Amino acid sequence: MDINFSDPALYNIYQKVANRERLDLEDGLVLYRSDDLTGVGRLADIERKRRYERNTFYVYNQHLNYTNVCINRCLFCGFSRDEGEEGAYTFSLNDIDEHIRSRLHEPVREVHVVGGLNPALPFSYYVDLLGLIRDLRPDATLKAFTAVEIDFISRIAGFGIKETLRELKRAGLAMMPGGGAEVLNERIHRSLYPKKIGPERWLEVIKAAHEMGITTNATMLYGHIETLKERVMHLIALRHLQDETGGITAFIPLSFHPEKTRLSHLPPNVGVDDLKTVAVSRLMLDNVPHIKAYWVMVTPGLAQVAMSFGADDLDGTIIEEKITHMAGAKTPKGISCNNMRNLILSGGFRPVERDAFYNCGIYNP
Ligand code: V47
Ligand code: SF4
Repeated sequence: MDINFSDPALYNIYQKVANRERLDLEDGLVLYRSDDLTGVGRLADIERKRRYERNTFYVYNQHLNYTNVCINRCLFCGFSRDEGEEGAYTFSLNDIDEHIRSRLHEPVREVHVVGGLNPALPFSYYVDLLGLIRDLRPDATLKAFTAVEIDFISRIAGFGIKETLRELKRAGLAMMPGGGAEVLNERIHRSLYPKKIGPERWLEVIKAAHEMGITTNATMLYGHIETLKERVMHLIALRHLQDETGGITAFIPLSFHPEKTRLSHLPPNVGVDDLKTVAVSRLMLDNVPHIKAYWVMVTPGLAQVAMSFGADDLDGTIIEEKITHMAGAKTPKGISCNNMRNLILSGGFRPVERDAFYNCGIYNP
């Protein structure tokens, strides 16, 4: 045995990782409960280096949150507003045109579009929004609308999920972000986001997208009322879906920010939990290619450390992040390409610029 752990329970998991055996629920809990943080990190690092050696990916991207008006009003959300409430906004197509044009001089490779569920917007708004961005930025991938939005847009359109996706794909939708999954668990759904689609529907919409050739990401919002078992069960549910479809490109653990939300009485997440969640995700999701450390939520400093805990992607340069900042995040709203590269390099890894589909060659001569 060429590896030492202070927690003897980790040796058994090491054997499985070395033999490329799938980890089960109990293994996930052993990892989470272990007091050997660096041991857990080293296990995830084996898996990460096996796939990508010292490469860490990032994308030059732009976020567009087209409206914060939302009928769901999830308890953990600091971004959403009721129509007419102070701070509520909805971008017109002209506003979106201006937003995109204002960055046309930058080499944006991916536009990430997410918003609230605003019943005042007709189906044509979503189609026109995609067409507008695609025409202005033909060289960028349009990663738009979570499964929650797709379900809502389909109800606005009066179409089924696949028909809705077909129309949106025709208008420019190339990929879907992974938001809205929260924790795939009925108890948590009922307590924190009862108006949002539940776990079964989220999985159904994502599966439909995969079946139509639209790849997606997947997320988990952790650090509120969920148990460790519920987190690991969430990862297993995603792994199961991925076994069926293979359509998940990246998993992003989202660290809950309670400050300006209706759950502000809850304590903020601690770094150890953020790092363990990245590591457990890497180890449990053996069939998901990429694990992102989302610096907006965990800070750039911790994202840098997370590269040694299983993360192979630091997401993007991001311009104008709103969802986490309206919940009280103190991180910057964007980061320059140079700062991103330095963050990766000084963490001991090799920065590799990618596009939304992890094509890298043309950006890294
Ligand atoms: O679905 C909402 C979460 C998500 C809070 O796919 C919060 O590449 C923390 O999904 N504290 C949106 N999180 C963000 C998202 C995402 C981000 C980056 C990359 C990708 C991708 C997807 O943010 C929501 C919700 O789960 N969220 N409120 C909060 N207070
Ligand atoms: Fe609406 Fe999404 Fe916020 Fe829930 S998390 S209230 S669905 S914007």
